[in-house]
Amino acid sequence: MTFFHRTLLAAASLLLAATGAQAVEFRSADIHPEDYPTVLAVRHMSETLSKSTNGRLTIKVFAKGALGIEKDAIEQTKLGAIAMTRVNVAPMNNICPATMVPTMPFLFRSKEHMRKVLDGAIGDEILKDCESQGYVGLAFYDSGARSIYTVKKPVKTLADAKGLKVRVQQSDLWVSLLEAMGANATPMPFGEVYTALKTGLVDGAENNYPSYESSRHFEVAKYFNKTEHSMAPEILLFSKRVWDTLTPDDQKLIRAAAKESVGFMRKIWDEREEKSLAVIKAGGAQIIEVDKASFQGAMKPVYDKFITDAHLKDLVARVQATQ
Ligand code: BDP
Repeated sequence: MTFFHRTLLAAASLLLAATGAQAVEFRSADIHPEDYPTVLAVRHMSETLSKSTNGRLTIKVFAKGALGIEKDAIEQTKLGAIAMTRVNVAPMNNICPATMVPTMPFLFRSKEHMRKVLDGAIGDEILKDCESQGYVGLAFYDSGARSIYTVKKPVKTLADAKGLKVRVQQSDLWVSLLEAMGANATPMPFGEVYTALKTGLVDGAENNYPSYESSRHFEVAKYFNKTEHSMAPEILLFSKRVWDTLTPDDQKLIRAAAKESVGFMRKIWDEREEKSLAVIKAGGAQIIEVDKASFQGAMKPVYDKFITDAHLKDLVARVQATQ
């Protein structure tokens, strides 16, 4: 699609949205395959929205990166060419600083802690923070805990990570995080990681069980080292540009449908984590227990470098204080 076509499309969808009466199908981007929990959750959100608007508003999910890599989808969402996108918070870290908070290494103590924080006032504040950058943050979705997986040798302690070339998401924070472990961080889009592992461009990558499984990375990188260094969640973003053309009532219904999809997502996420673990084990992956404390102990420089202003410090302190 050329830029001209995209602009035309965006103008058309704005016009349709503005007239109110006509049916509008919002386009939403996701890099994951059709059966991945994030894709299914946005489909579920579309059903809820369709019901509450008598079929007037729906969402069409373009899975498998059909609308581009996450960085591009984020840009297109800002422009209003795409109404919505589901991405990990990582590629938003440079754009919307508060998203760094739930990315921070070893910040959440458990899945329950993470869910409680993101469901409450802190979660809402972080979502709100993206608005000045052109994004209406609708909800967070689970993304489990991310661990390092490697091709040639297991990583059991911090010393084992030294000098490893590890693919990270496109975020300065992520580069620093892996550097703090002594590794060499190589940022690249998710879709390029399989080949990078296979050709030896990188020695490893890091992700949760479902992504490690669905991407087939486990076929190439057999050691899944349970560092569980970050629970960086997924985020659902709506284009502020498109949002501002909607009526307050429709905005409310979209928000409600997004929030409603979170419970659905968590249920299928938990099931998928288990299923993925079984698939990777059957595929020959080895789950390695690691000396987590050694990794955790190396993370201070990451906090010092990125949690710098009063707002971010306050958010981190409040997350830590949440029981
Ligand atoms: C997955 C996220 C996806 C990211 C991917 C990555 O769901 O949004 O693009 O990790 O590592 O867990 O790039």
